[in-house]
Amino acid sequence: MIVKHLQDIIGTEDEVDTPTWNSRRLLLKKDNMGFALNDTLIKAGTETFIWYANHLEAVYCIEGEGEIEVVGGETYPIRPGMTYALSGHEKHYLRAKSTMRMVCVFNPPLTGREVHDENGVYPLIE
Ligand code: 9YT
Repeated sequence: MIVKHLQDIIGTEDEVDTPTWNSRRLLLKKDNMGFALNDTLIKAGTETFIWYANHLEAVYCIEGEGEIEVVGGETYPIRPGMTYALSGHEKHYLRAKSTMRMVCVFNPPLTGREVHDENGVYPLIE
């Protein structure tokens, strides 16, 4: 059994900070669960282009407000209680009106250091 606390992650290599988001990586590939679990802050006033070409991601908003715009598709408001799952590797823009706190699950699991490349993609690290 694995037990961790967010406070154990903050300030370690499992906290990954970028100009638009700060990802606290609670469960990673090394934990052998078959998925990754993050507690992520999307910074207020930011827009991030994302394309998880190599991953499936489910997101559950627990704080803050913003929106997700699917490229070539719809725009959905995000507020606490809203969940979305990128079941089709949709390219999208994530915008935060206020700082959004998101619970994110990735399959396959992240190894820990992934950040979006110039195409908004996380590499598949084996
Ligand atoms: C919701 C979302 O995709 N945010 C970008 C960061 C990512 N979820 C992560 O690595 O925590």
